Amino acid sequence: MKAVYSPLHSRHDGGMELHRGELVPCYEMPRRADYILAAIEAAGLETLPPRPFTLETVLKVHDAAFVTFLRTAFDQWKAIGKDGFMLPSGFAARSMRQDVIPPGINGKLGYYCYDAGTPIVEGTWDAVLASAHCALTAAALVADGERSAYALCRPPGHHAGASTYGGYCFLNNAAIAAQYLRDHGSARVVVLDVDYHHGNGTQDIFWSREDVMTVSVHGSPETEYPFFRGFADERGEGKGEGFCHNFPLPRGTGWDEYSATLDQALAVIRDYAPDAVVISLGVDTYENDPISAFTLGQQHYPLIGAKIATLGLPTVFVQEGGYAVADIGTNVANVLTGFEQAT
Ligand code: OKP
Ligand code: ZN
Repeated sequence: MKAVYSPLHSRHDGGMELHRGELVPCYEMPRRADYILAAIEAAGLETLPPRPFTLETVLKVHDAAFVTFLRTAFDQWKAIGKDGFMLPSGFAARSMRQDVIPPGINGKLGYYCYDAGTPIVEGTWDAVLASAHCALTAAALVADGERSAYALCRPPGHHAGASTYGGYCFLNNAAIAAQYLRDHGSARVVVLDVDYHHGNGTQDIFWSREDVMTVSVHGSPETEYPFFRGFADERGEGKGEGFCHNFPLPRGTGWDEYSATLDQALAVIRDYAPDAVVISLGVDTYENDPISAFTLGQQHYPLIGAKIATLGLPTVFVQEGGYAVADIGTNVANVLTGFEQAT
């Protein structure tokens, strides 16, 4: 399988996140991608740089004003004399007006962002755009006939909605890839999200659509981020009703329950009979992940890949989370080689 990687990811670095009441360096750090790159190269994957794409590919799933905000946010921050990293100072929660886009940069941050853990630094936009281009390149490889491809995306994307960002995510790489497949020959596409956290951004983007189904297996929002999405009763709306499936699992879930649930998710996908699948591949389901609470071991990741391969579909893997940095590369490479060996 070919892998797509850009060194521009490292431009997104140096931000701090508010984690359980303390400002700490982001768990989502550049070293993550370095470890993954080393492991997939050791596993024999051929690595390519991303191709260029127009911003239209992004604007098909994201709001134009939101994208302009992301592109220009740090310049506006500098224009008020600031530097370093940007975090919001207030959010448009329930009783606040939703119809006002503040003209100032501090207000705009609170309008578009929904947590205090997703800093923007000077290089963030360059990394974010390169990350989306990695996903698009992998989608293009598959649209052009490859059985599968892997996008080493950093920053991740599955928490980014049409006009919202959070959870270390800015543009939704998996959604952008799914839309690309829709526009290049696939009538129906599924995004299967196996990251520990619910893929609320992807769900938001395809909520009212029947042509892209979203399926997510994740830690229950009763206790886990993003807390306000990812419950089992969320099923989509309008034309999209019934084309969203969530499988929340409790903290402490191990392989037996996880694999049985993944089988259920795969059965839902088979019933839909899509033309292609995008995998939001997080490996924060790992027992040693510092911010997650499932107990999967290294030996389980090839099995996840092999299960995904049983769909027999053109498959685009898009990197999401995974924060046990020393083992993240092994776990990702194991999913991909498990998939290839079962194909
Ligand atoms: C991103 B992905 C800690 C609070 C939680 C958000 C976790 C985002 C995970 N500051 N931070 O799904 O792996
Ligand atoms: Zn995650």
